[in-house]
This record gives sequence, structure tokens and C-alpha cells, in this order.
Amino acid sequence: MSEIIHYQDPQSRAVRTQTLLNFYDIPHQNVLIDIRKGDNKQEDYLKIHPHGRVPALSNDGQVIIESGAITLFLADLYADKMNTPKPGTAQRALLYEWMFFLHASLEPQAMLGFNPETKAKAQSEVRRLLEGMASRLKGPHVLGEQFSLLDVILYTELAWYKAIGLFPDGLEPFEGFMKSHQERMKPALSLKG
Ligand SMILES: N[C@@H](CCC(=O)N[C@@H](CS)C(=O)NCC(=O)O)C(=O)O
Repeated sequence: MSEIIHYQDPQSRAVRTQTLLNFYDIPHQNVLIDIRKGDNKQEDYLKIHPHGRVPALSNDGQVIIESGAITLFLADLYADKMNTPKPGTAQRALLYEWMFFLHASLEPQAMLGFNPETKAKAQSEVRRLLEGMASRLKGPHVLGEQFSLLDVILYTELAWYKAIGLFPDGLEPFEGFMKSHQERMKPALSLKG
């Protein structure tokens, strides 16, 4: 079994990787890097993450940075447990689509949402972007009948958008997805505002 060390702050993008580790009960050691206290800019941590950010994950001594890369790495390492679609399949393409959509297309809106002057625009953009992805959510789970890590990823992300006031009220099929996955996801969700 590999030795995993997760460098995280509960109020950060580490919510993505922490929730995945929690949900699948993956043995790991958590190291708190308190970004509000500046732990992330300490010399020792800069040797781990060259940009001084969280999360970072060490797997048997190999450090991986970027929450998306860590997610995909865990998806491959624990493919059976997470029901990760096989490379080269249409379902695997959906995994890539969702990951890039969430990180590259949607996330910039979250950043704009923190600025009161651009929040309203960010809210309408989040709605527009999610509406565009509605057909990619097969239902009842992201991939259709089978629950997979994609459900964990999407639930975590949308829960965060709800927490920061950017999730469009009542937007289907996402609202229904959140409701039907809440009970299963809540114990693992590592979201602290
Ligand atoms: N694209 C990176 C972004 C990481 C990132 O910016 N993390 C923030 C917290 S959400 C951070 O560590 N900020 C501290 C800083 O930049 O000083 C990822 O997804 O891992």
C-alpha cells in the first residue's frame, strides 16, 4: 500500500482532494498547512509545493501538485474502488470533460464571485455554463446508472458553489443531483466555508 501524505487547509481547494480521500476511506496522513497563518510560504513547505499553495499530495515520496492532477492520480491509483472509467472509453472522456470544465471554465467565475462588483455577473455565468453541461449529467449519477468518483467530484464542487452563493437556485438537473446524493456525500464532505 502506498504511503500518502495530504498537505491541506480545510478552507481551500484541498476540499476536493480531502473529500475524495474521505469518501473512499483512503489511508493517508493529513498535514495542515494553514494558509491564513502563512504556513504555505515557509521554506520547508516551498520544497514540497514550489508555488506555496494547497493542496499537495505525496505518494511514496513523489509529490503531486494541482488539485485536478491529484484527483486524476487517485482516480487511477484506486480505479476499482472509485469505479474510474477505463482510458479510451466514452465514459473516461466524460471524466476529462468534467474535470477541465470545473477547473478551467467554471472556476474563474468563482474567483470573480468573491468580488462584490463582479459577483452578479459571475452568478449568471455559472448558471449559463452549468446549463450547457446539463446534457452531460446522465442521471441518476453522472455516468448514468453507476455511481463513480465523478459523483463525488461534482457533488463536492457544486456544494462549494452553493456555500459561496454562486449556485443558481433550483437549476435542474443539478439541484436534483445534489438532493439525491446528499445523504451519501455529507459525511465525507470536507467543506468549511
Ligand atoms: N490550481 C491550483 C490552485 C491552488 C491554490 O491557489 N490554492 C490556494 C487555496 S484555494 C492557495 O494555496 N493559496 C495560498 C496562496 O496562494 O498564498 C489547484 O487547484 O491546486
